[in-house]
Amino acid sequence: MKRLLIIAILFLCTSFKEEPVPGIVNPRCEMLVNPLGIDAVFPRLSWEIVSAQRNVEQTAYQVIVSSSPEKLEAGKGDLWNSGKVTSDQSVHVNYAGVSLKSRMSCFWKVKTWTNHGESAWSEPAKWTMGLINYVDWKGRWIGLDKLAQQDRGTQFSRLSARYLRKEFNAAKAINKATIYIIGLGLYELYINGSRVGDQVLAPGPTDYNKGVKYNTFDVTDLLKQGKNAIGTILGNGRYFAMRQDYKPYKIKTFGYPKMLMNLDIEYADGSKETISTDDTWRLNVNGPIRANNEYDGEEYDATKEFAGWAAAGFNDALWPKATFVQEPGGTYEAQMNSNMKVMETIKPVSVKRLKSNTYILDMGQNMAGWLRLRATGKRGDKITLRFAETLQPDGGLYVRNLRDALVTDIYTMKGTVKESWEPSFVYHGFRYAEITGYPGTPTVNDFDGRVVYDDMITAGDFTTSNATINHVYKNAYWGIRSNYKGMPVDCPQRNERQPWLGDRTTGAYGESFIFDNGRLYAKWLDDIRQSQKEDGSIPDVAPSFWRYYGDNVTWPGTYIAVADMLYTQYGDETAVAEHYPYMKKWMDYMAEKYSANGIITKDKYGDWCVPPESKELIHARDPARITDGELIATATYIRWLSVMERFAKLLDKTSDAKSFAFLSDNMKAAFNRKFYNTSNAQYSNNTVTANLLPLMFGIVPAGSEDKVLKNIGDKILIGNNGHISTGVIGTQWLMRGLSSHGRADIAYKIASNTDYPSWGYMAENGATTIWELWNGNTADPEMNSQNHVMLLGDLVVWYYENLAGIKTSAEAPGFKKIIMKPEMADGLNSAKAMYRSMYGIIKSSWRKSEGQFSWDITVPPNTKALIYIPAGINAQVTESGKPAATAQGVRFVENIPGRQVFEAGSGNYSFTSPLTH
Ligand code: RAM
Repeated sequence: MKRLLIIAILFLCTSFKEEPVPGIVNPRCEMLVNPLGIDAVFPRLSWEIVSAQRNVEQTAYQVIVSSSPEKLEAGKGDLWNSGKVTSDQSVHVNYAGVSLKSRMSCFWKVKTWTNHGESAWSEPAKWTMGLINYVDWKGRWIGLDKLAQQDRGTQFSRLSARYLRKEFNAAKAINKATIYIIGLGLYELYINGSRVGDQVLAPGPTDYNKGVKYNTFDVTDLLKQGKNAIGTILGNGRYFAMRQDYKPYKIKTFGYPKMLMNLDIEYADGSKETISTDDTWRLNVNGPIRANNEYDGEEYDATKEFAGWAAAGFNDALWPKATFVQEPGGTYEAQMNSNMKVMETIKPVSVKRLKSNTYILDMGQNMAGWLRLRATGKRGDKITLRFAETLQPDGGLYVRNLRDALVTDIYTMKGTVKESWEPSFVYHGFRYAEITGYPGTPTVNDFDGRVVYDDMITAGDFTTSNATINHVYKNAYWGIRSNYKGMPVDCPQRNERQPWLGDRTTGAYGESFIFDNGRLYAKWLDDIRQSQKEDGSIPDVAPSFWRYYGDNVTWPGTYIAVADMLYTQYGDETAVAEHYPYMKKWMDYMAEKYSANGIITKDKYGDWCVPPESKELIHARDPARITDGELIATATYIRWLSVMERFAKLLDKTSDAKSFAFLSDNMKAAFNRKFYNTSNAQYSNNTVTANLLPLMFGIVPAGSEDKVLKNIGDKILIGNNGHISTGVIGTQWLMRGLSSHGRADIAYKIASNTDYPSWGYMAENGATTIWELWNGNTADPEMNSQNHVMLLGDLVVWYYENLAGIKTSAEAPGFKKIIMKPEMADGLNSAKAMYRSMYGIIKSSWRKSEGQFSWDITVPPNTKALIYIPAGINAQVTESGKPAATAQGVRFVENIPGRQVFEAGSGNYSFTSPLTH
C-alpha cells in the first residue's frame, strides 16, 4: 500500500517535471503560528499553499495531528488523521480528532492535493492546550489587599508595584516546563533572573469580574535541575483602576493586584510536579517601582532595586509573606489574542533646551508607548519626563487636552555609569516629552521611542501617485497602531483611553487591511458579549471600564459590525455562530424597548463630530449640520437587520432570516414615510448623512437612487465646496457610497483636499496621526485628541477596495474570491497595494502612462480573482504581451460598461489596455 502511494506521488511529480508541485507554508492553528496554552477544544487549522504557477487550486487535504513529534514524523495521527478529504477548504478547518485535554501538546502537519499535483508534507507545527477546567488550576490567589505606606488612594491613586518571589528545588532532570500565569492588573515574569517572553502590559484587559486571561509560556530552557527562582512584578493596569475616589459610579475598579500561577514540570523520569502560588511566596512593596498607573505615569527609584531578586540564592528573609486574597469573579480564559509588545524603536528627531534644566524632546511622530532613557548621574538624581502631543506657542508642552492625566514618569538614579531605564506599567500617547532634572545635557542619543501595541503583523501596504493620500495613509497607520492596547481604545493620551464601540464600527474593517487584527477583534467580541446585561443591553464601551449603558443603535451595534468584519475579511464563521444569540438578543431588546411605528426613537451621539460652524466648537449647534437622531438610529437598525439576515442564512436559521427581512421591509416603509420628501428626493434636512444612509442601506424607493445621489453630490460640491460635512456615522459610508454610485470623482476630491475640513487638512497642519475633530487644531481642548481613529470612517476600506482594487467577494468571504476593480479617478495616475490574506499575498499595482493602463496583479493559490480591466468592448487587452483571453490561467467573463471582466486563478499577471482618455 505504502509503495503504491510512493509510486503515485512520483508519478504525479514527474507529470509536472519542470515545475515543482505547490508547497505549504504558514500552517497555523486558531490563526496563530504555534500557539501555546489555548482553550479552544475544537481548534481551527489553516495553511497557505505556495506556488509560482498559475491557477493552483486545492482539491483535497490531509491533516495529521500527533501527540509527539516522533509520532508525527512517522505519520501516526494518534490524535487525528483526517485521511484524504476532498475539499478546497484551506482555512479554518475544524479539528475533528480525539477530544483535547488540558496541557496536551499537539503536533501537526498537512499536505494538499492540487490540480498541479500532490504537495510534500508541510513543516511540522504545534499547538498546546491550556488549563481548560477551573480544577486544573492548583494553588491559590496571592497578593496584598491594601495600600503600601507610600501609596495614595486618591484621584491620582498609584500603587507601588508588588514584587513576588519564590524559590524551589527541581530534584531531577527536567524534560518540560510550562508556566500558566494570571497576573492582575499587569505582570512581568522572571525565571532565574531572565525575563519570560517579550510581552509588555500583559495580560489583555477584560472585565475582570466576568473573565480573566491567562498566558502560557514554555520555560523548559529557563529552568535547571537544582535551585530555581520565579519572580513576578504586579502593576495596577485596569484592575486597580486610577481615580479610586473619583466617580466610582462611572469608573470601574476591581481590587488590588493579585496573581495565580502554575508551573508544571515534567521530569525526565516521567514524574510531574506543579509549583503554584501559595503562602510560601514572598511579597515586597518596597521595590524600585514606587508608583504606577496607566494614565499618571510610573515612578522608578533605582536606589531601591533588589539586585538579584528574581534569581535563586537571593536573601528574602526580610520580605513579608504574600497573603491569600480573594479570587476575581470571572472565568479563566486562555488569551487567544497576542499581547502587546515593543513593536518598533524609533529615535527622537531633536532634543532642545527650553529653559534652565528643562528640555523638549520631539519624536517627529505622534505615537503610543514610552521613552527609554540612558543617563549617567549621581545617586538620587531625579529625571522627570512629561508627555504631550503638541506644544504651546512658548515651546512648552501643551497638556490641556490630556484633561487630568498626569502623564509623568520619574526615574531616580542609582548613580552608576550609563543607567538605562524604561517603564513597565504605563504607556503614553505623545510626540513631545519634557525632560527635567537630566544630569548633563540630554541628546537624541540618550532616548529611544518605544512603540507599543498588540503583536500583530502589518498585513497591508498601500501607496498612490497622490502625496496627500499617501500622507493620510501614513497618519492612519500610526493612529491605528497607537490605539491597539489589548482592545481597541479611542485614544492613548488623555484620562480616557476607553474601548468605545462606535469608533470602530467601520474602522475595524478598514484596519484589517493594514493589520492582521482578526484575533484582537475576536477577543473584543468576547469583551462585548461579557458586557451585555441580562436584559440584552450593550454598553457604548466594552470592557465597560466606564459604565456607559445608555442604549443606542450606533455604538453598541458595532458588536454586529465587527462580527461581520471577521466573517468578511477572515472567513471566520465561528465568530458569527458564537455571538449570534447575543446579537439577536440585543436586536430584540432594542426593538422592543425603543421602536414606535417602525421608527427607533432612541439615539445618543447623532452624527458625532461633524465639522462645526465655528472653529472653536467641539460639536455643531447649527441645525442645518445636524442629522436627526431618529433617522440615524432607524437607518442603522435597518442596516443591522440586513447583516443579521446574512448571519441567520449562514447559520441556517431560516425563520430568523425571514423575520429580520420582514421587519426590515416594514421599517424601510416607515422610514420613508417619516423622513423622505418625494418631491425633491431629500431625506429630512438634506444633510449628506441623512441621504447617504438610506442610499447605502437599500432604503431609497426603487428608481429614486439617482436623485438622492444627486442631492448628496450637490451638497458636497455646491453646499460644501467639495468638502466633507459628515461625522463619525456618515463618514463610515461616504467614500464607498460615492464610489459605488459612480461618483468616484467626488470621493477622490474629498480624499485629496488639503484645506478645512479634510484629512489632508490635518496632515497639512502638522498631524502625524488622525485627529478626533476635523478642527483639531483650533477646537476646545476638553475633547480634542490628536490621535483618534474614528474620523477615518471608511477611508481605509476605500483605499484598498476602491483605489487599489482589492476586495473580497461577499459570497466567498475571506478572499477566497477576490474582486479586483480599481477606480480610475481622474488625477490619480497609479495605486499600488499588497494585502496578506489568509490564503497568501494579494497584490495590485496599476498605473496610467502614455495612453496605456498597466496592471500587475498577484492572486494567491486556492483563490480566484475577478479582474475588471478598464477597457471598452473592442479594446485590445493583453496579459504578458498576449491577448488576455488566451493567457494561461485567465478566462474572459463578460463586458460591462467601461470594463472587460476576466477571471484568473492564482499567479502573477501583467495586464494592459489602451486608455480611453
Ligand atoms: C468620546 C471619545 C470617543 C467617542 C465618545 C462618544 O469620549 O472621543 O471616541 O466614542 O466620546
